[in-house]
Amino acid sequence: MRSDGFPDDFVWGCSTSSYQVEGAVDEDGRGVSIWDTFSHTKGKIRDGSNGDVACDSYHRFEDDTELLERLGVNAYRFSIAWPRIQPNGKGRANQKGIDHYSRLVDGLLEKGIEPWPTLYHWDLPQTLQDAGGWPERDTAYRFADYADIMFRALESRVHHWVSVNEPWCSAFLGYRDGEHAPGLHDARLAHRAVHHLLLAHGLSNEIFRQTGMEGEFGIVINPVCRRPAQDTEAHRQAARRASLEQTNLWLDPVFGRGYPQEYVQACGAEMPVLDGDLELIAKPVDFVGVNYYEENCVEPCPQGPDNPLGYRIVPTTLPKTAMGWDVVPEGLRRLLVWISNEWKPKALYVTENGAAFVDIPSRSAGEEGENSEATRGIGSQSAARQVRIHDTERIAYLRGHIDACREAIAQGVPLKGYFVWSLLDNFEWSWGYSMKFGLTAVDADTQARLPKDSFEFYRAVIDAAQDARI
Ligand code: IFM
Repeated sequence: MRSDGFPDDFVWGCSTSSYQVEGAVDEDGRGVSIWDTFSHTKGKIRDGSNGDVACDSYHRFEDDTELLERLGVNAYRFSIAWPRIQPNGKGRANQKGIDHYSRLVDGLLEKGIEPWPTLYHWDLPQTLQDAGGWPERDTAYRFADYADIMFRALESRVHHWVSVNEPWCSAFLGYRDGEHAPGLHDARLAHRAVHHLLLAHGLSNEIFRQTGMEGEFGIVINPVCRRPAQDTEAHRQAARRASLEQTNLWLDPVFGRGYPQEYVQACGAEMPVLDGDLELIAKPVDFVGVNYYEENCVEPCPQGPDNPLGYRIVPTTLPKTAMGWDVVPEGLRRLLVWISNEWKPKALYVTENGAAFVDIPSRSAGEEGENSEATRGIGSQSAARQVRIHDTERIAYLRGHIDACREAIAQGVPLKGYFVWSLLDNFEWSWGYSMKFGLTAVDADTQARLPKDSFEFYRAVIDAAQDARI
């Protein structure tokens, strides 16, 4: 092992997703997605915004690719908008949609950056939702057809594929909590969605293997490993139960254990499993992607209909991000070690990690700290050149979490890469543009990109990693 603790072939990357950055929602035959509908519904997005324009990355993907080259990453994780490929979620492929991703992939490869497409990052074609969405089994079969189209279209050029991103959010935030599209409040539908999202993963995994393509296929989840507030058995059991929904509910079936019975019974979850489903879902994956942002502390409380798992989150005095999320770098190490020991995946990647903070732009010469631009944003390309964003909190956050990755590797975790969320400030779902996770600020009026200090920090991390190569 090298002195910096990272292997030579470690993947240093950056992530985005289609609806959050692309814009161009009416172009080149793209169909309507559930996020178009949801974001245009009054009251759903805190700042009343939507992804109609976002970062305009559909048109500016070459600028983004240049940014990635400057950053020095060797991988870019983006997602493919299903409604660009099949505007109604089924049938013939829309060639213009395929061409867009084909150009993006070629542009990345020309710069030596490996494309890491995710097939589903939440923008379900609206017509499929009209037919019932993820609670309906047919959606999983439609997804498999779409995946097949993309495998064939990008076959020899893509070597890492992700089926679905954070299916917990799609199922629970979308169908139970009403916070994400399609905005429903029905736990029964959420559990049906869980199973069909996993089935979609399993079906596409099977097709991937059948194509005989070279490359790796995995799933990305947002697992949690909650921390007991006190060192008692009751607290430890509460922390264990508190991790079931976001972690075991996904990893147990993917690793052949079926659904965790403790969860299913406590929550009265009716999973619409048919013969053969669990075998499909458990087809071996090459990697698991872990999206990590925070770690919560929990204590036990009585189990009942409103709290079937019997735990409650305990507020802490730890530093917080603008989302109100506790900053716990050590939690990333704990999570990776737990997953590695418990499910023994062949490889793990941190496929998202990053933080929203309030960024205060400051003028360079003589006006350091002047923050009148903060609410207006950066006015123009030339203004953007003079303005800096000294996002020291984000740098400290990233440094701490990269250290946690190093420690996880030292403890034997097969961690193969790390991706920052996100390359750009973008549409943060129900938060709109009010939460900024980017290494790069984006001017909403001009779309000028302004790398923040954290961009330079991450570039230096990657440079140092290259220099340390044996
Ligand atoms: O912006 C999201 C992303 O789409 C999925 N993972 C978490 C990020 C930050 O909330």
